[in-house]
Amino acid sequence: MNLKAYLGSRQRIIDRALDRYLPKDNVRPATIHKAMRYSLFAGGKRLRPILTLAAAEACGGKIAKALPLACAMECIHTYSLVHDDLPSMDNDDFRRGRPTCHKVFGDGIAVLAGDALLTIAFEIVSRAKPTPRYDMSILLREIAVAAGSQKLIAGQVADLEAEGQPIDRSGLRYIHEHKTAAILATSVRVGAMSANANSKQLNAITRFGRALGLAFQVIDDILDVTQTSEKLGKSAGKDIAAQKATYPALIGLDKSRVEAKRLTKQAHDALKIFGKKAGPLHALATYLLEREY
Ligand code: GRG
Repeated sequence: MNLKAYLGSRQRIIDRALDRYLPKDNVRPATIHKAMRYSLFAGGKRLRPILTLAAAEACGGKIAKALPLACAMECIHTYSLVHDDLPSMDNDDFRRGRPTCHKVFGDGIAVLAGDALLTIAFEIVSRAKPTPRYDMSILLREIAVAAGSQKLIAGQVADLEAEGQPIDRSGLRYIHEHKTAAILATSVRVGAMSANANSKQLNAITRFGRALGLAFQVIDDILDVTQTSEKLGKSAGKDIAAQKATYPALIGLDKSRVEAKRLTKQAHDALKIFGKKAGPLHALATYLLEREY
């Protein structure tokens, strides 16, 4: 499989759909639509929506049916980045290799652009076609819970509250599972749901998503220490500067690498039941988790 071509073609499909789903940037009030589009089309990897489409394919589904759900996950992810970058949160000037939304549009519009991206995600979900096992209420609930106060926001709260405080390994795992892995796991779960996955398939996809999400975050922690800002497309070394709870800070670089490898294996192992159809998911996991770190 040619991963570069695969990623490029999936990114184009997702970008075209997002462009259709979002109001054009001259629609009144133009500022908010410009700000939403500025962050959404800033060159993100489209990892979550690509995972949604690949999970649908692993379960024998079609990408067209998974597309609205995939785009909704990217809107939620982008909202979380826009808000996370605000001065009152992580206070970051660069994201996806360019100035953050609030640096360009101001704090007020950046807050509203995040709100609007979160809201439009649900409008986009409403375009999805339910399947016999998963009706619209199941899809909406799945995504609302993942983005809500007991998952994504819970992780962010725990992260904010942990700054400068002692934290143990289970506390750190809680942050990563909620802040990062929940959205990644839901991204693959809704792909599986769009393919009318049976419970065995959905359980396997969930195990894959959780292990991938956790491994992804452990590696993100490692890269913050080992890479330059240029390579990351965002400010490196920020975790240390902000006294953030991270795996390298807690257990050291070597043990963090061992943990990342263990989780990577877990992710691949979870895909066994899908056989050849999981080829793209294996390739994505390899691409994301087996970089140099
Ligand atoms: C504001 C509710 C709220 C939550 C914010 C997303 C987030 C939670 C914080 C951002 C900081 C961080 C380390 C998040 C973990 C997830 C992560 C590594 C995001 C970056 O994802 P990529 O690499 O980014 O997929 P692109 O830009 O390619 O989409």
